[in-house]
Amino acid sequence: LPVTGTTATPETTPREVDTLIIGSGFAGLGAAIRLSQEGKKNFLVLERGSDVGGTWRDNTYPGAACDVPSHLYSYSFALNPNWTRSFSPQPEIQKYIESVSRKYNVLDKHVFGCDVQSATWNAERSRWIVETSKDTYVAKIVISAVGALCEPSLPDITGIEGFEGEIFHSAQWNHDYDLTGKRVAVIGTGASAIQIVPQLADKVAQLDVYQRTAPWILPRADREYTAVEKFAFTHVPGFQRLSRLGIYLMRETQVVGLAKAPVFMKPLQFAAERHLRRQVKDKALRRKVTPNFQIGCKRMLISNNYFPALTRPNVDLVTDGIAEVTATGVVDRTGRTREVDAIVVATGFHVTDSPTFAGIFGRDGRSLAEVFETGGQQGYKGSSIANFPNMFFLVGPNTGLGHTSMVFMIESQLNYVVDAVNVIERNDIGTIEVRKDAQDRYNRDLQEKLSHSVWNNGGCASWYLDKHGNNTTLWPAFTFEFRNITRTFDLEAYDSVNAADLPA
Ligand code: N01
Repeated sequence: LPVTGTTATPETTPREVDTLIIGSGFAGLGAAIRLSQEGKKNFLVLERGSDVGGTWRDNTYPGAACDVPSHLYSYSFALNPNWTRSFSPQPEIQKYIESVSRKYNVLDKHVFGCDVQSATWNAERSRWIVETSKDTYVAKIVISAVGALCEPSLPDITGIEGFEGEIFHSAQWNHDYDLTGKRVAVIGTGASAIQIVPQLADKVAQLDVYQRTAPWILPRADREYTAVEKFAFTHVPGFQRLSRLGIYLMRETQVVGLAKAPVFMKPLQFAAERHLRRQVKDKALRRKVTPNFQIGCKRMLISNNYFPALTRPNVDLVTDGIAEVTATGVVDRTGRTREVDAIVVATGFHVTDSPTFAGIFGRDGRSLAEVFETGGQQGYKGSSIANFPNMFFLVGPNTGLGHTSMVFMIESQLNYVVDAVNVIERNDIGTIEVRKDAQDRYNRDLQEKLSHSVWNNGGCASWYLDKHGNNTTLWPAFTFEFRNITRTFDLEAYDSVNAADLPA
């Protein structure tokens, strides 16, 4: 077999499957469930971790919890009446994902501990050759479900590699290292950091929080569900769906301010300012934590315990920047060194520059990274990309959200991609690739909409924008509009070749 790459040897026989799913977070697991519900048998899920869950499996830092209400943050086909709180903590979400994988009986389709190294389109065979840390796989269709927030981004700070204490990224928490009584630095003040800081503040001796940009923080309306609510979620028909719908509609109203008329974000900004004034009485600290960009430009954060943690005597908010890291401490730009035993790096993820892009080689031999570099990070309905035949993407370009549940977007994409698999099968299609003109038209429209949004005009730098300043991550409209355009697969936007017409 003409297998490319490094791990194949004459002794290894590549495993052939109809469909390979890469990744088993909400997206990949959902794809496996939907394919099996469609009666597909010949598919596999390759997962580098040892369990399902993706980012929710990996982000085990203290305080990790979702900022989307629990009942909306679940599959529509697997509602969970047992959520204990209005905003679920990570362990509960992970337990939910695991329980869904068991309930829908797809675990035997998973290959765990299988790290995909490359996927290469083989034009002679019209198949994807997928090299992994375990085997080589040959697949007619690949569904990439690797997620956007999965590759930790480490800060490029002088001397950081020479730090002799303990250092780890928020998504790779070292639970074997006890931070109790230690001097700790946290770098970053994003969604992860503001959950970590309050958990560490009262257990460490000293906590230095390095802030580059002050985030907007709103109150967190988190609480335990009452016994009556729990009873209703379980026993009253439709109650859970109704509460999902209520949350969904309330969140959708934010789109008006985020994507169309940023002036409508003002009430939220007032609410955040009031929250800040109430929680931070010290004027100097208040000045430091007051953001200098429009709310919504970066992801809006929610917390009731972050500001109070900053006011503790053993917590220092450093806004002087980081000049370098020495073997034993962090030096700020004023030249002051703060000695620390451990550094927690909460600096986010490679989103628009994910290293996973470099390992996918399309029709013309170029990698996804090269295609993105020259043509911009563009896809069609976030689900397919010209030059990458027979490949579909979940959480692809411009499918991210700043205001509501990604599970809703994922399920929209699943409708589209599963329908595509059915269309391919029904029409005996051998290869299929989105037409470049359809992709270009789609992106012109997207970028036009984004050009009015707060993400593009709010005066901040964020992971929503790529290095050219283009917003290649977010969906710029109501999510029901995305649901609408992904309801069924639109074969007319694609070039396809019948299997019978492919070279033998
Ligand atoms: O990462 P981030 P995150 N020197 O990229 C700073 C989701 N999420 O892991 O703002 C110093 O948001 C950086 O500073 P700046 C959610 O979608 C959800 O926190 O770029 N600082 C920023 O403060 C979220 O958006 C939940 O100036 C540096 C921070 O590090 C996404 O994940 C919880 C630096 C990075 O913030 C990512 O969140 C957690 C440097 N060299 C995550 N480089 C919930 O549902 C970066 N920073 C609650």
